[in-house]
Amino acid sequence: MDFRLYVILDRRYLTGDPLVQTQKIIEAGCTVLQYRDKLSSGSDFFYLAGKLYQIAKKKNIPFIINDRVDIALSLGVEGVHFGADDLPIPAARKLLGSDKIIGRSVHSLKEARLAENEGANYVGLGPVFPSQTKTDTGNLIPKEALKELNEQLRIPVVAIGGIKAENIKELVKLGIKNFAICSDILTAADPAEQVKIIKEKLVA
Ligand code: 3NM
Repeated sequence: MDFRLYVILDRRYLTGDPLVQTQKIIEAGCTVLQYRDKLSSGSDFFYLAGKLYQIAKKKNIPFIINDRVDIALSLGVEGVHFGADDLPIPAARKLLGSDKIIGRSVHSLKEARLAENEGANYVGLGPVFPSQTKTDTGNLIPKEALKELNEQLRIPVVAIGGIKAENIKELVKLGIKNFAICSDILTAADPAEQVKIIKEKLVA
């Protein structure tokens, strides 16, 4: 699985036609997509996520759903991402089986190791920079800790939180390979162009 450019489709930022926006982001080169929606009803979540999943599937882009195991199972998407206060990984694994990808947000080495030991397939580690998208994440991860953790875990570490075209190089220099980005892409004047700009910066 290629986590290099993990784009989070947060419902609040899908302001135009979400299908067209997503199609363009895929064509520009994202490597994995997550649908995140903390506001919509279950049915709105289900229908929009289902349409976005169909687009991703046609282009072989893995599709992850944030938190809603029920919707993920019903749609048959590739995986689910859990926040720190969501379902524990062993419980989620019981429902999802061994083939699905399970990701977890972590904020320290201790949490990351626990997630790894519990069978997470990757961790989202952040926030690495201040984020307007999620504001209840606690303190920023010191860059040195980010580097160490990235080297110590066996599962992929995806840096998250406030990552932008203008600050990503700082993380690339630390050896970080995987980046989850939401607002810098979705609120850009041209999200597809922003994906391309960011991709060019991923090479050390
Ligand atoms: N989780 P943006 S930061 C969903 O630190 C999420 O766990 C975070 O969006 C964490 O790229 C974050 O707009 C928001 O900052 C990422």
